[in-house]
Amino acid sequence: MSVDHNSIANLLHLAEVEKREVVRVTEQTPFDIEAAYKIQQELVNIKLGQGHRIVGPKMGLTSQAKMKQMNVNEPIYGYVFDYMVIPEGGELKISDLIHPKVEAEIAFILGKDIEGSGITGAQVLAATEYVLPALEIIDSRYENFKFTLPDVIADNTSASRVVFGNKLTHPDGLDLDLVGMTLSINGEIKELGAGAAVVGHPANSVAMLANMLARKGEKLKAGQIILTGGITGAVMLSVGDSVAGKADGLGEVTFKVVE
Ligand code: OOG
Ligand code: MG
Repeated sequence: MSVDHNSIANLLHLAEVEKREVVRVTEQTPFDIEAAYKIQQELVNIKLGQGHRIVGPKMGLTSQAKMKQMNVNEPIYGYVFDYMVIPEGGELKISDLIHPKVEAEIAFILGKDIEGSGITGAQVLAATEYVLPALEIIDSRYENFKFTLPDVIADNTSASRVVFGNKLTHPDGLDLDLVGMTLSINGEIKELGAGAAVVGHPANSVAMLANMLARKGEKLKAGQIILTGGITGAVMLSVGDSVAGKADGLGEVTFKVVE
């Protein structure tokens, strides 16, 4: 069966704009991972066409905790757009979203472009200008957050909102694999982990991303903010939640959930 990339991208775009969950698309129209990235590209093009800009790419499902939670087994990538960024300490308007969850991540800012293939974590670290803590708010457009790998790729890897910490740290002298990170809601630790949860080291996640992007002739660009994937599982959000992500040596990142 031929897959209409554009109509699936439109359906997922509308689901996001209208804040309504949809039946996972592969239930009706099965497609593979390659087709899923084509649909994602259409979705990205729709957003670019509306004047939104890409802040940077994101990796997803890079930790065992996440793969187990979502019942899938391979890292994926998507894109974070400017309209998704909430300032540090700011408010997440829950009525803008479907059924958001939050996860704690480490983000990278490159000082130099990185072009795959065959990129290693060491090469990424050498090209990294800063690392910073981040809280990603994911909001799958699918019913009950249930999807297969092609579904979630098509849905821009559930990207919805993100809060970046204000403190930028040069990675020299940091063992990012050993950096501990906690995710607290209303002062109570809900999830915790270490950088090593992310494919052994968060820089390996960026290297994988460079290698995956190389397959479609794209590269990682200096100045982009890159999410390396949840260190922990994701936690459901409710109105009134005060959320904090703290990473050892990197500082903290917070936001509040409002109606
Ligand atoms: C997919 C997005 C995964 C991560 O950091 O692992 C992701 C999902 O869990 O809905 O962003
Ligand atoms: Mg994430």
